[in-house]
Parts: sequence; structure tokens; C-alpha cells
Amino acid sequence: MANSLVTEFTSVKDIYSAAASSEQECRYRSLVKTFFQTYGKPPQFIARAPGRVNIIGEHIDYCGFGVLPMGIEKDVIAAVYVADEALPGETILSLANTQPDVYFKREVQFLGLDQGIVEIDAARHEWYNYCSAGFKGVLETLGTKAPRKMLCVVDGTVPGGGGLSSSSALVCCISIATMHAQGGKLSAEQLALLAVASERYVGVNGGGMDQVCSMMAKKDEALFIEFSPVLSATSVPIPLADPPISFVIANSLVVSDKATTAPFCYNLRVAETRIAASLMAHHLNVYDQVGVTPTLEDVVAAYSKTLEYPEIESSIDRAIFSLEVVIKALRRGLNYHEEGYTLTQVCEALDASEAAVTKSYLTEYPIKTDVFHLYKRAYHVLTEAQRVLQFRHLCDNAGEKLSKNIAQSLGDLMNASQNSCKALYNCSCPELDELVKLCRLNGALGSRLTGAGWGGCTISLVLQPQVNDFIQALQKSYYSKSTDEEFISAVFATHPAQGAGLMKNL
Ligand code: NG1
Ligand code: MG
Repeated sequence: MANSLVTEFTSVKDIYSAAASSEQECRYRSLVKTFFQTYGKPPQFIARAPGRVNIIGEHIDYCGFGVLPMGIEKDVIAAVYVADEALPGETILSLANTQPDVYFKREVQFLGLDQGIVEIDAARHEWYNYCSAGFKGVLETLGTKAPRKMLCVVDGTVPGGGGLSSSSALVCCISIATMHAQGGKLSAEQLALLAVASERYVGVNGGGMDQVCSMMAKKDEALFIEFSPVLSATSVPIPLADPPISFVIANSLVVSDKATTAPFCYNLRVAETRIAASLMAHHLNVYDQVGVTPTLEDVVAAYSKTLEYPEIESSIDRAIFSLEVVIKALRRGLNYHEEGYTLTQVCEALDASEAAVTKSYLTEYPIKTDVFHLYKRAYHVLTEAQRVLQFRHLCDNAGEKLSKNIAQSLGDLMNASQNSCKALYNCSCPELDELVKLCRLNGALGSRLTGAGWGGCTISLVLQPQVNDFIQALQKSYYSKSTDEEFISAVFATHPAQGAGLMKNL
């Protein structure tokens, strides 16, 4: 992946679609005004990072497999003024939010380099933790001994807890702002990786899809993001021709607060997939090649080296084949209890003590559970990894003329992803199930939850001529009790949007 610096925008028009630019210009002007009202001086620059919508590839980034998201126009922007250096004990970062009801102002103290610079209380679920996380990550990476103070006002349009990555947009935006304020020269890739690590300060053992997409997204293109053997982001054309397809986002209006539910949802899934990977590494005799606590991708990659690929030429087809072989081996490798393993059974299967298992899988991040669903989770992950490759393959080969058949095949993959998220990964919820059902009934060729799930948004693939009817049908059904304003912000068609960057000439 090219080691490019963070994008510099000269105008709002570089960032948003023509239709959105004038509204965005007002928003940027209003941010500058709020900054002046808050701090009595104008900001020096604005940093910007978008949310993302994941088209396909759910809960597999932290297992090492490639995912296929795209940037959205909804984003976080931060106006910044860089002041003098701060001494330990002083305010080093002042954060204000344009939405006073969220939390107006928050001062972060400078603890000094030897004490880890700033403290983040992961037990308190506050928006500014994500800002502190980005800030802390950059300062620690740069090793700045006397960092310069930053005054910021933040404005966000990504709905919180909606599966559109409001959290990573905040982390990425403040990481870019901090890097620029402290005179660092980190590339967009370095910042993306740093933001992945920083967001974990907030207590969720997250994957890397969101931050990489926010940093690297391109207008008009989806991104195929791979994490192994190294991070790479490849543009994938969204087939655009006859009949054109569109992606429509619809919010279930169930807020999914990942930081709160992580111990029995997100962090637990990470642990389950890691335990499953270790068992499969033993079962497939590749344990020595993958080391301790491998990911499922480590196991598939090691095992695929032992496979012969008679007559399979394309590397995508070979990858799909390797996954298939491991899927077939799952039942024998993890057949101990299809209804799930107790901790005692996990220990027996791994031939390890409870203390060792707890140390390796269950202590770094908080986890609460009585049962580990190893088979179901691993089956989802491996088949979802295949679906991503199949989706990418269809996009790459669609060319100029997208036939209805290809559009339906893309939709089928999205539907299969949803079904697997619901039945095997248990990360859907009744409202998401209902919304997906209505989307499919009203013309979506495919519809699924996007992001971590347990609430948040759906993404649907709809043929462009049908988008208006589709959206109206949802208003009459799922959103019959919402006001017009609520509805407009909950349901919208989206197109791949520009990734993060900086604007210096205000
Ligand atoms: P959300 O909760 O939608 O921001 C999370 C993770 C992703 C990925 C998805 C599920 C973070 C920051 N984000 O996204 O890495 O694992 O869930 O595919 O942890
Ligand atoms: Mg998030």
C-alpha cells in the first residue's frame, strides 16, 4: 500500500458530493463560529474523518480476513487551535462538542510522558474518550515530551451506536488533528493502524476495518481491506451501469452501545473465534506454524500451504477453496458440543488449565459468559470470508454492463451474510430482523445489518430506479411512528465517499 500522507482538502467541494456541498459549507462556517464563541479566537485548521458502511464482511476483520466497506458522507469534523506547550498537570486538550446535550466541554489533563500522557476511564462511556484515545495514541507514537495544547470543537453527523462507525470517525479525526498540531509526519496508513490500536483504550477489542476505511476511503469506490500478511486497501469498483445499483442505509433506531455490551457481545465473539482458531490449529496440525492465540486466518493460511490446488488458477478461487476445506474440517475439529462449550470443556479441549485459558483469552478485555459457541462463530467467520471474496470477484468482473443477474448475486451474498449473522453469530436483534424483512419485501435485492450489529443500521442493495419507492415504503412501514425529520436522518441512499483529511485554508 502506498505510504501517502493524509489528504489535504482545499475546499468543502473536494470532500462532498455537489448536492451536499452548500449545506456542508454552512456547517463548516457554523463550526468556526462556535469555535470563536467557545475560545474567543478563530481555529487554525479543520480535521475531518468519515463514518463507513460495511457492504459485506461482518465480524471477520479481527479474525484476519478481508472486508469490503466504503466511506460515507456523514462524518466528524474538528476545528482546532494549537496553543503553547503544556506542562504535566495542565490541560493539554480541550474538547467542546457542538451538541450541548451530548456534553459540552471536557478538559483532558496532561500526565506527562512517564505516566502515559493522558488517562482514559474505559468504565465511563463518554464520547470524549474516543477523542482522548486518538490524541493519546499519536502523542505516544511520536514520543513528544512537551506536546502543544489543542483547543477543539467537534461536530459529528454519524449517528452514535448505529453501526456506521461514529466511534472510529472520532478517533481518526482527532488522530489527524493531533498529528498535524504536533508537527508529526505520519502517513495515512500509519495513522489508520495507530487509530486501530488507540480505539482499544476505550475497552473494546476491535478490528481494523473502521479506522482503515475512514482514513483510506475513496470517492466512488469501495475498499477491499486485508490485514494479512500486511495491511492493504484495494479499490473495488461498484458496478455502476445498466441497471445502476444503489446502497440504502436504514437505521433500526436501536442504539447499540458496543462499549457497554462488549463483555457479553463483541469482546466475547473475539475470544470465541480465537479459541476456535487454536482448536482448529491443533486439529489441522498447524499449531507449530501459527504460534500462540492465532486468528482463524492464521490457521487457514498455514493449512493452505499444505494443500494442492489442482487446476485452480485464480488466487481468489484458491482462497475460497482453502476456506472450504477448513469449513469441512470444522465439525470434527469443534464437534465437542454444538450447543457450546463451558469453560471447563474449553480447558479440556485445549488441554490447558483454567488459569492458562483465562490468561490467554479472557483477561485482556472484559468478558462475561457461561458458554462459548465455538462452532457457530467459526462457521460464520469462514463462510463470511468466502462471501466477501465472491462479492469482490463479482464486482471486479462485472465490467461496464452490470446485468440484473449479477446484481441479484450480490444481493444474495448480502442476504446470506445477514442470515449467518443472525443464526450463527447472534449479532442481529428483533428490530434489525424486522427491518431487513421489510427491505427485502419492498424491493431490496439484498439487505443485511452493517457494523457490529445488536442494533444500528441495515444496508440494502436496491436498483436505482426503485430507490424512491423503496424509501417511501419503509417510511410507511418501519418508520410509521417517526417524525419526518427522524425518518430523513434514519434512511438515505449512499454512495462511496471521500476518506479523512485536513483543511488548512479556512
Ligand atoms: P462498529 O461497532 O460498527 O463500529 C465493529 C468494529 C469493526 C468490526 C465490526 C463488525 C471497532 C472500532 N469496530 O464496528 O472492526 O469488527 O464491528 O464487523 O471495533
Ligand atoms: Mg464503532
